[in-house]
Amino acid sequence: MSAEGDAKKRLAAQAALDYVEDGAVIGVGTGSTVNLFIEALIQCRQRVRAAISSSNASTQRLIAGGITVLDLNDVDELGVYVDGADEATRARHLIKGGGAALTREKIIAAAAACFVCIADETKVVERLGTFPLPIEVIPMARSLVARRLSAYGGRPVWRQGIVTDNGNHILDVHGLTIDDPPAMERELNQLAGVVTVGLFALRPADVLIVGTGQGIQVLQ
Ligand code: A5P
Repeated sequence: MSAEGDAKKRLAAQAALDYVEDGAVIGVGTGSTVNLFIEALIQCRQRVRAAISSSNASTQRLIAGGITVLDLNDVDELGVYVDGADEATRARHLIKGGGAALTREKIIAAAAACFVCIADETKVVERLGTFPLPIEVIPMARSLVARRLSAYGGRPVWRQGIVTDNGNHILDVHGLTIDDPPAMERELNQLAGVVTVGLFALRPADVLIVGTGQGIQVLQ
Protein backbone atom coordinates (compact mmCIF):
# COMPACT_ATOMS: atom_id res chain seq x y z
CA MET A 1 0.00 0.00 0.00
CA SER A 2 1.25 3.48 -0.88
CA ALA A 3 2.02 6.14 1.71
CA GLU A 4 -1.19 7.88 0.57
CA GLY A 5 -3.22 4.69 1.13
CA ASP A 6 -1.63 4.25 4.54
CA ALA A 7 -2.52 7.84 5.44
CA LYS A 8 -6.20 7.16 4.62
CA LYS A 9 -6.18 4.00 6.71
CA ARG A 10 -4.56 5.94 9.54
CA LEU A 11 -7.28 8.62 9.39
CA ALA A 12 -9.99 5.97 9.78
CA ALA A 13 -8.03 4.17 12.52
CA GLN A 14 -7.52 7.38 14.48
CA ALA A 15 -11.22 8.32 14.19
CA ALA A 16 -12.24 4.95 15.66
CA LEU A 17 -10.69 6.01 18.99
CA ASP A 18 -13.71 8.30 19.46
CA TYR A 19 -15.87 5.19 19.88
CA VAL A 20 -13.71 3.73 22.64
CA GLU A 21 -15.27 4.26 26.04
CA ASP A 22 -13.03 4.92 29.03
CA GLY A 23 -12.39 1.82 31.15
CA ALA A 24 -13.97 -0.50 28.59
CA VAL A 25 -12.95 -3.87 27.24
CA ILE A 26 -12.85 -3.48 23.47
CA GLY A 27 -12.78 -5.93 20.57
CA VAL A 28 -9.82 -5.59 18.23
CA GLY A 29 -9.71 -7.11 14.75
CA THR A 30 -6.92 -8.01 12.36
CA GLY A 31 -5.12 -6.53 9.38
CA SER A 32 -3.03 -3.57 8.29
CA THR A 33 -5.74 -0.98 9.07
CA VAL A 34 -6.29 -2.42 12.53
CA ASN A 35 -2.55 -2.44 13.10
CA LEU A 36 -2.71 1.36 12.77
CA PHE A 37 -5.62 1.40 15.22
CA ILE A 38 -3.59 -0.71 17.66
CA GLU A 39 -0.69 1.76 17.31
CA ALA A 40 -3.03 4.64 18.17
CA LEU A 41 -4.63 2.69 21.03
CA ILE A 42 -1.24 1.95 22.57
CA GLN A 43 -0.61 5.70 22.79
CA CYS A 44 -3.63 6.01 25.12
CA ARG A 45 -3.66 2.49 26.57
CA GLN A 46 -4.66 3.69 30.04
CA ARG A 47 -8.09 4.47 28.57
CA VAL A 48 -9.03 0.79 28.12
CA ARG A 49 -9.23 -2.00 30.66
CA ALA A 50 -8.38 -4.74 28.19
CA ALA A 51 -8.97 -6.09 24.68
CA ILE A 52 -10.48 -9.15 23.07
CA SER A 53 -8.42 -10.02 20.01
CA SER A 54 -9.48 -11.69 16.76
CA SER A 55 -6.11 -13.25 15.94
CA ASN A 56 -2.81 -14.39 17.37
CA ALA A 57 -1.10 -11.66 15.32
CA SER A 58 -3.18 -8.87 16.89
CA THR A 59 -2.81 -10.43 20.35
CA GLN A 60 0.97 -10.22 20.04
CA ARG A 61 0.83 -6.55 19.01
CA LEU A 62 -1.55 -5.65 21.83
CA ILE A 63 0.49 -7.41 24.50
CA ALA A 64 3.73 -5.90 23.18
CA GLY A 65 2.06 -2.50 23.53
CA GLY A 66 1.10 -3.11 27.15
CA ILE A 67 -2.59 -3.86 26.59
CA THR A 68 -4.09 -6.80 28.47
CA VAL A 69 -5.80 -9.37 26.25
CA LEU A 70 -8.71 -11.33 27.70
CA ASP A 71 -10.54 -14.47 26.61
CA LEU A 72 -14.04 -13.69 25.34
CA ASN A 73 -15.37 -16.35 27.72
CA ASP A 74 -14.27 -14.19 30.64
CA VAL A 75 -16.15 -11.10 29.49
CA ASP A 76 -19.89 -10.64 29.98
CA GLU A 77 -20.37 -7.57 27.83
CA LEU A 78 -18.45 -6.16 24.92
CA GLY A 79 -19.18 -2.60 23.84
CA VAL A 80 -17.16 -1.70 20.77
CA TYR A 81 -15.37 -3.86 18.24
CA VAL A 82 -13.00 -2.18 15.77
CA ASP A 83 -11.98 -4.06 12.65
CA GLY A 84 -11.15 -3.57 8.97
CA ALA A 85 -12.68 -5.04 5.82
CA ASP A 86 -11.67 -6.21 2.38
CA GLU A 87 -14.78 -4.70 0.77
CA ALA A 88 -17.63 -2.62 2.17
CA THR A 89 -20.86 -1.24 0.78
CA ARG A 90 -22.66 1.89 1.90
CA ALA A 91 -25.20 -0.43 3.54
CA ARG A 92 -22.23 -1.55 5.70
CA HIS A 93 -22.25 -5.10 4.39
CA LEU A 94 -18.70 -6.41 4.33
CA ILE A 95 -16.38 -9.02 2.90
CA LYS A 96 -13.75 -9.98 5.45
CA GLY A 97 -11.20 -12.73 5.87
CA GLY A 98 -8.36 -11.58 3.62
CA GLY A 99 -6.16 -12.08 6.67
CA ALA A 100 -7.75 -15.48 7.43
CA ALA A 101 -9.11 -14.33 10.80
CA LEU A 102 -12.78 -14.31 9.78
CA THR A 103 -14.11 -16.83 12.29
CA ARG A 104 -12.91 -15.05 15.39
CA GLU A 105 -13.86 -11.75 13.74
CA LYS A 106 -17.41 -12.95 13.25
CA ILE A 107 -17.63 -14.19 16.83
CA ILE A 108 -16.43 -10.87 18.24
CA ALA A 109 -18.73 -8.92 15.90
CA ALA A 110 -21.65 -11.02 17.19
CA ALA A 111 -20.67 -10.34 20.79
CA ALA A 112 -20.17 -6.59 20.38
CA ALA A 113 -22.86 -3.97 20.90
CA CYS A 114 -21.24 -1.73 18.28
CA PHE A 115 -19.10 -2.89 15.36
CA VAL A 116 -16.97 -0.05 14.00
CA CYS A 117 -15.40 -0.88 10.64
CA ILE A 118 -12.40 1.14 9.49
CA ALA A 119 -11.25 1.26 5.88
CA ASP A 120 -9.66 3.42 3.25
CA GLU A 121 -11.82 4.54 0.34
CA THR A 122 -10.52 1.84 -2.05
CA LYS A 123 -12.53 -0.72 -0.03
CA VAL A 124 -15.92 0.88 -0.71
CA VAL A 125 -17.82 -0.81 -3.55
CA GLU A 126 -21.29 -0.72 -5.08
CA ARG A 127 -21.61 -4.51 -5.02
CA LEU A 128 -19.59 -7.05 -3.04
CA GLY A 129 -17.68 -9.82 -4.81
CA THR A 130 -14.77 -8.36 -6.75
CA PHE A 131 -12.63 -9.32 -3.77
CA PRO A 132 -12.77 -13.15 -3.65
CA LEU A 133 -15.04 -14.27 -0.81
CA PRO A 134 -13.04 -16.10 1.91
CA ILE A 135 -14.72 -19.14 3.43
CA GLU A 136 -13.17 -21.05 6.34
CA VAL A 137 -13.75 -24.80 6.02
CA ILE A 138 -13.02 -27.93 8.02
CA PRO A 139 -10.02 -29.46 6.19
CA MET A 140 -11.71 -32.80 5.38
CA ALA A 141 -14.63 -30.95 3.74
CA ARG A 142 -12.51 -28.67 1.54
CA SER A 143 -13.20 -30.43 -1.79
CA LEU A 144 -16.84 -31.10 -0.96
CA VAL A 145 -17.50 -27.46 -0.11
CA ALA A 146 -15.57 -26.34 -3.20
CA ARG A 147 -17.83 -28.47 -5.43
CA ARG A 148 -20.96 -27.10 -3.76
CA LEU A 149 -19.70 -23.51 -4.15
CA SER A 150 -19.21 -24.02 -7.88
CA ALA A 151 -22.97 -24.46 -8.13
CA TYR A 152 -23.33 -20.81 -7.06
CA GLY A 153 -21.29 -19.70 -10.04
CA GLY A 154 -18.17 -19.07 -7.99
CA ARG A 155 -14.65 -20.38 -8.60
CA PRO A 156 -13.25 -21.56 -5.25
CA VAL A 157 -9.48 -21.49 -4.88
CA TRP A 158 -7.80 -23.19 -1.93
CA ARG A 159 -5.51 -20.69 -0.13
CA GLN A 160 -2.67 -23.19 0.02
CA GLY A 161 -0.18 -23.04 2.85
CA ILE A 162 -2.58 -21.17 5.15
CA VAL A 163 -3.95 -22.83 8.28
CA THR A 164 -6.23 -20.58 10.32
CA ASP A 165 -5.76 -19.91 14.03
CA ASN A 166 -8.52 -22.56 14.44
CA GLY A 167 -6.66 -25.23 12.43
CA ASN A 168 -8.88 -24.94 9.33
CA HIS A 169 -8.46 -24.13 5.63
CA ILE A 170 -9.61 -21.16 3.54
CA LEU A 171 -11.33 -21.24 0.15
CA ASP A 172 -11.34 -17.91 -1.72
CA VAL A 173 -14.35 -17.83 -4.02
CA HIS A 174 -13.81 -15.77 -7.16
CA GLY A 175 -16.47 -14.46 -9.50
CA LEU A 176 -19.52 -14.60 -7.24
CA THR A 177 -22.42 -12.28 -8.01
CA ILE A 178 -23.51 -11.08 -4.58
CA ASP A 179 -26.73 -9.16 -5.16
CA ASP A 180 -28.27 -10.02 -1.79
CA PRO A 181 -25.47 -10.36 0.79
CA PRO A 182 -27.65 -11.45 3.78
CA ALA A 183 -29.37 -14.15 1.67
CA MET A 184 -26.08 -15.48 0.33
CA GLU A 185 -24.53 -15.49 3.80
CA ARG A 186 -27.50 -17.41 5.17
CA GLU A 187 -27.38 -19.93 2.34
CA LEU A 188 -23.62 -20.58 2.37
CA ASN A 189 -23.72 -20.93 6.17
CA GLN A 190 -25.82 -24.07 5.62
CA LEU A 191 -23.19 -26.03 3.67
CA ALA A 192 -21.79 -28.92 5.70
CA GLY A 193 -18.11 -28.33 6.41
CA VAL A 194 -18.34 -24.53 6.27
CA VAL A 195 -17.10 -22.95 9.49
CA THR A 196 -17.48 -19.28 8.58
CA VAL A 197 -18.48 -17.32 5.49
CA GLY A 198 -16.56 -14.07 5.07
CA LEU A 199 -19.74 -12.12 4.38
CA PHE A 200 -20.69 -9.84 7.26
CA ALA A 201 -24.22 -8.89 6.26
CA LEU A 202 -26.57 -10.61 8.72
CA ARG A 203 -24.59 -8.73 11.34
CA PRO A 204 -23.22 -5.75 9.37
CA ALA A 205 -20.99 -3.02 10.72
CA ASP A 206 -22.89 -0.44 12.75
CA VAL A 207 -20.48 2.30 11.78
CA LEU A 208 -18.24 2.45 8.72
CA ILE A 209 -15.41 4.99 8.93
CA VAL A 210 -13.82 5.59 5.55
CA GLY A 211 -10.51 7.40 5.19
CA THR A 212 -10.47 9.51 2.01
CA GLY A 213 -8.26 12.12 0.39
CA GLN A 214 -10.60 14.73 1.88
CA GLY A 215 -10.73 13.39 5.43
CA ILE A 216 -13.04 10.80 6.94
CA GLN A 217 -16.54 9.86 5.94
CA VAL A 218 -18.73 8.15 8.54
CA LEU A 219 -21.62 5.91 7.44
CA GLN A 220 -23.97 4.70 10.15
C1 A5P B 1 -8.74 -10.25 8.36
O1 A5P B 1 -9.13 -11.56 8.29
C2 A5P B 1 -9.62 -9.40 7.53
O2 A5P B 1 -10.97 -9.56 7.73
C3 A5P B 1 -9.22 -7.95 7.61
O3 A5P B 1 -10.07 -7.22 8.42
C4 A5P B 1 -9.27 -7.44 6.24
O4 A5P B 1 -8.52 -8.32 5.43
C5 A5P B 1 -8.73 -6.02 6.12
O5 A5P B 1 -7.35 -6.02 6.15
P1 A5P B 1 -6.52 -4.74 5.77
O6 A5P B 1 -6.85 -3.71 6.77
O7 A5P B 1 -5.09 -5.22 5.85
O8 A5P B 1 -6.89 -4.36 4.38
